[in-house]
Amino acid sequence: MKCVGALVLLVTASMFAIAMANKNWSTTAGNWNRTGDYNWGFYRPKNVTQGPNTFVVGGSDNWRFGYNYTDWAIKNGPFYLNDKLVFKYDPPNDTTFPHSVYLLPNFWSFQNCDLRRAMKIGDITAGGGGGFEFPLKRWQPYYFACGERGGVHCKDGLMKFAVWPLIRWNY
Ligand SMILES: *[C@@H]1O[C@H](CO)[C@@H](O)[C@H](O)[C@H]1NC(C)=O
Ligand SMILES: *[C@@H]1O[C@H](CO)[C@@H](O)[C@H](O)[C@H]1NC(C)=O
Ligand SMILES: *[C@@H]1O[C@H](CO)[C@@H](O)[C@H](O)[C@H]1NC(C)=O
Ligand SMILES: *[C@@H]1O[C@H](CO)[C@@H](O)[C@H](O)[C@H]1NC(C)=O
Ligand SMILES: *[C@@H]1O[C@H](CO)[C@@H](O)[C@H](O)[C@H]1NC(C)=O
Ligand SMILES: [Cu+2]
Repeated sequence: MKCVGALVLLVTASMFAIAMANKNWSTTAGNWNRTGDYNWGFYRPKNVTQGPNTFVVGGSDNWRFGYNYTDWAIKNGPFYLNDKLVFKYDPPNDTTFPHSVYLLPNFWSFQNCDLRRAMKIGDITAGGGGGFEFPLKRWQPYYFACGERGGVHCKDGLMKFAVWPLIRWNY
């Protein structure tokens, strides 16, 4: 049930940008310095409209066990089509656990951290160095999860989040 709540929150957060555009995003958008104008009752963010943005998932925490990525997504969103997510995680060594990134096929598998029909987008070494980029190319929900330990990282490590990129209307 926790996961359902999280997704609803996330979707609601996205809807806010469209439906409730007269809310004060500068205070709700977390640690992002978002400034903009209100035009015809719609909030028009500055600098965010200039083109696709790139986000390092988890910020300086990168992609790790135990960081709340749902929270990160809420605070750093909304995300727009063609924005890029960067996943960074060190390749495993003798003392650290491996991570990976999978796309889960639907909300049910996301909720249950069921990796059976998941698609791997980054293996355990893909996040090394500057990490790898994943562009949000389509208008669809994306369900990201770590695939390690048979879903334990996803379930107990909070290594999952969902985004549904919005369409930029004001190019
Ligand atoms: C809206 O944001 C401005 C700063 O941009 C702040 O001064 C004001 O208190 C905020 N209003 C609310 C209702 O949060
Ligand atoms: C937001 O902007 C203020 C002043 O422009 C700056 O001091 C602060 O560090 C910025 N915060 C973030 C998270 O970028
Ligand atoms: C927005 O972008 C312009 C030019 O790219 C820059 O000068 C300005 O400081 C930016 N504003 C904020 C709030 O980041
Ligand atoms: C993670 O963050 C979300 C959104 O802020 C929150 O609803 C959820 O309870 C958090 N999960 C944990 C385990 O703290
Ligand atoms: C293993 O990786 C971690 C994180 O990248 C690093 O801090 C640590 O020094 C590494 N340990 C060894 C034995 O290489
Ligand atoms: Cu992991």
